[in-house]
Amino acid sequence: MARTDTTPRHAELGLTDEDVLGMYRAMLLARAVDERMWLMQRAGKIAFIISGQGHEGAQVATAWPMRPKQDWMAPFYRSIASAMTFGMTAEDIITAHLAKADDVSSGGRQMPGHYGGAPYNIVSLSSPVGTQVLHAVGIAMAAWVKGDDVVAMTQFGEGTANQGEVHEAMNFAGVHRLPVIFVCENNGYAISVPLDRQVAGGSVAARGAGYGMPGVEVDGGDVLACYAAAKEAHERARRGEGPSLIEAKVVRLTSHSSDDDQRRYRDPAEVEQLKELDPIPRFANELRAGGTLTDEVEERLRAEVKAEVNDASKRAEARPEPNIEEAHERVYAEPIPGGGTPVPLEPIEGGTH
Ligand SMILES: Cc1ncc(C[n+]2csc(CCOP(=O)(O)OP(=O)(O)O)c2C)c(N)n1
Ligand SMILES: [Mg+2]
Repeated sequence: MARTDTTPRHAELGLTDEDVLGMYRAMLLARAVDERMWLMQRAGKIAFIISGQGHEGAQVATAWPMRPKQDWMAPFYRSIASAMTFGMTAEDIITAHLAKADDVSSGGRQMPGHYGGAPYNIVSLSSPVGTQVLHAVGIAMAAWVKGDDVVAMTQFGEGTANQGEVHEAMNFAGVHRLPVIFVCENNGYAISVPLDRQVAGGSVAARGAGYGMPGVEVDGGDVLACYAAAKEAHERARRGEGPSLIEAKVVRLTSHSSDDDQRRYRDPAEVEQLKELDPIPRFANELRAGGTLTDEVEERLRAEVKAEVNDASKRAEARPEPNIEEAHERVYAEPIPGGGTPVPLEPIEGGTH
């Protein structure tokens, strides 16, 4: 579309007002589910929480060009907004965190934050960081062999970018020009370890050149910039031109997890400043400046999201608990020799994860 002074930025990218309000709503919903689950964790209903707060702009925007139920996603533990943009519902997410019997991710067997769901083409992740990057490349390889029109996307942190399997995965994808999009969500920390102690040279995107693919750095709080990068990567993959690497500079608004306290290693002034970088008000301000978001629409969206999270929590909590006799099923291919019936664990006094 030809640019005029009044053309909103999103229209130049082929997005309608409805699209960008949908993106904004998806960010609000992911944040509201995340916040609700912190409350449930503090109330003792959820064992552990690892948050996507601060990553939502990059996640919604990079997942937006992906085609649900056709493309595939291999996420990481902060991918709440990516997983929801790609099809998971608020109820699915809360049900999984409550480890209920009919949880779509694992039937109550996975750790919280391990997003997944067969109906959504979202592969459940393994806890060792970086393993999901290999899974995405494998999916892309399978699609290429079968001649299927499939793009695989995977997300990971900048600390994880230094794991051996991430280098192997990107190199292999580059050599074979596989249809895969690597999204590195760089929040500047790997738990308590800052960027300059993990990433030699300071840039993950720059590594793309070494793997034979474009490496683009984007401001992860700039939703439309992230969308543009992902859309280009998706089209490139579909044209058979191979993989892309996107490094989205995001902020981690919470501690690493519910078992961490970032005040132990982050300056209070730095933590305070994070609020200004929150992608939700940033995107709202942009949409307001262009006249797409009004007070009335904002109020409606927030009311809808609140009702959706309340309903989802109620329905998830009412779901049945898993049956202890079935705990080993669908974990191993074969029954565990002598495995017998699992013994229920007693809570450990003062224990943590
Ligand atoms: C192979 C492996 N090593 C260590 C851990 C423990 N661990 C979990 S998350 C994490 C930090 C990863 O940081 P980053 O990749 O930057 O992601 P972020 O949590 O900042 O989003 C570590 C070290 C793990 N899960 N797997
Ligand atoms: Mg990090």
